[in-house]
Amino acid sequence: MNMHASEAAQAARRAMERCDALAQISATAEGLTRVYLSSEHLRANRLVADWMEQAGMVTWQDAVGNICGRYEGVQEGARAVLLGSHLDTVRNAGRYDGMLGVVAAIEVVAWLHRHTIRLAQAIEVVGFADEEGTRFGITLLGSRGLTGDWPRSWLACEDADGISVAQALVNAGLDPARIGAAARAPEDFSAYLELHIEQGPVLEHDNLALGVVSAINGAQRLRCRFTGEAGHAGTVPMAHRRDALAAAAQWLLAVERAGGPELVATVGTLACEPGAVNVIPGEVTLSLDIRSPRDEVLESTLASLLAQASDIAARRGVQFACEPFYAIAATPCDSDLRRALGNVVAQIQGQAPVLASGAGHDAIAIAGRWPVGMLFVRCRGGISHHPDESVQEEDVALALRAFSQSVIAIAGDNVLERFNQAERVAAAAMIAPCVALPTWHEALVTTRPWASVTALRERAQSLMQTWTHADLHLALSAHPRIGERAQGKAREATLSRAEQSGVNSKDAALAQALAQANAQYEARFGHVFLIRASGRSGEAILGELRRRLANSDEQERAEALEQLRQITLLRFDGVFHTNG
Ligand code: 2AL
Repeated sequence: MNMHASEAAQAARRAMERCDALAQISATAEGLTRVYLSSEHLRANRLVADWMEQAGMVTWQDAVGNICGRYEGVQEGARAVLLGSHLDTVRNAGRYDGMLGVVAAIEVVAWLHRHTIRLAQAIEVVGFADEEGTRFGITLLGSRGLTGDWPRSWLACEDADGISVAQALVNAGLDPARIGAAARAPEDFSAYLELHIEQGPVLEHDNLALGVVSAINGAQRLRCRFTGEAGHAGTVPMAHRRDALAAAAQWLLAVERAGGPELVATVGTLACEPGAVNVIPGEVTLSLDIRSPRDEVLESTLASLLAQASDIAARRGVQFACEPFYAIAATPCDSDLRRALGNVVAQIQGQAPVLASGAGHDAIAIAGRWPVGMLFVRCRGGISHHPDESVQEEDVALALRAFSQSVIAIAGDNVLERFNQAERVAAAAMIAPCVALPTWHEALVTTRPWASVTALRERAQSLMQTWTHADLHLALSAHPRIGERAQGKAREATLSRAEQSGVNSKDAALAQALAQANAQYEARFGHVFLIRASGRSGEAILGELRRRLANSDEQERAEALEQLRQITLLRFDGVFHTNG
């Protein structure tokens, strides 16, 4: 069952009205400005919580000020698909950037509730507290609350009035000592989906309402300088000149040519010294901003542009220098979620254009823990961060149909049924990321069909009790050392990175201590140290590692096998959306 066009039209009307209602909650009488932890933010949270409750959700405001709602699935406590966007704004903002994604998510749940539909997974909706970073100059505070990635230093950041984040939390009735409580466990969510206005002109240009996001662009910024020689514009012959601006101009055109479907590059500032009508420019400083949804494209294009700058400089007898001052990696959207969104959009719209996001989103932070997918809706003129931001109600209706259908496909996916019905190899592949033991996969696949996930889980666990030392050695190959993050995009690597998220990779002392203890362990026992990393901090893991170094061979074999069982079971729960 799917949202009917007439239901979508009504839901779109309500979504538009709710964006209007939220736009009234502003710090300024004119325009819309609503910043993190302001009284307007808390009012918006209360209003959104009311709407969530009307849609059948239980609600809470978390420890960093995100407003959250949960709609249970068939079985209470199941893993959830998280939907959402942000409720904060820039100054003098539009009314759809962020807000549309939150009210759309509520409409999806309201529709399920109205039809008394429960899906295999729960649905949670979040209105993130801060994405724009308007008040404190630091961004993604809401989503990084959920991932548990708030650096301690953030509490001391101050707004323009000298109010610190810590003080603002207190003023809002929150406790700075408890921000960690906003963090969610990796096993709480299976995916994050965000609906957002495009904030660019591509969909409008292509005359389409909806697009599927491939990735959020990575970006780098550099300060660049061409240094030549200033001279008299009348007396220095052309052949003798070392004109810094002419070199910069030649390079600027190369920058323009480097752009294409997968990369945008911009020289946004340029200053010419000494800057007089009758003087040959001696020095030009300019900025380069380069962005791409693919890091490797960005890196190779940047390298080529810098080589061209040096070439141009050499040919013209000037010097080129540059200094990077900002870099953020691209955030690719999950391929399964892209496919699910693409299938539905193609069905509803006739085609599913794929586009990169030039703007940042909450999904950047969330992608560090959970697979993310994004649906873009056309906005007028590509305008955003401006009161003229505008979307058409018909587009929102189409977006709601596509979004709800995608959510139903993803959260309603009956994994057990798929497992039961898949070809042998495909069924084994579904459980292969749990543990690298083909005998265990085989044993569960050949005994299909399973009547329930509970029965399958019990069998999976009882088989674990038969694992031997040889099994342990075989399975270890799939587990990178603690402190050495798994590379690549394979499912196992993603799982392992999420499991090790409690290990602070920026803590050099910890990394060194882990590396040293790992080496000791490997010398002592002849294999990689294995531990269920999920839910454990790096320090706790290091403590365990040091403790286990004193184990006898037999004790250690038993402990390592028990840890392998725990990791496997956690991953099994991930595959089948069970929760322990
Ligand atoms: C791991 C891993 O990949 N996941 C986990 O929980 N532990 N690795 C390890 N060496 O223990």
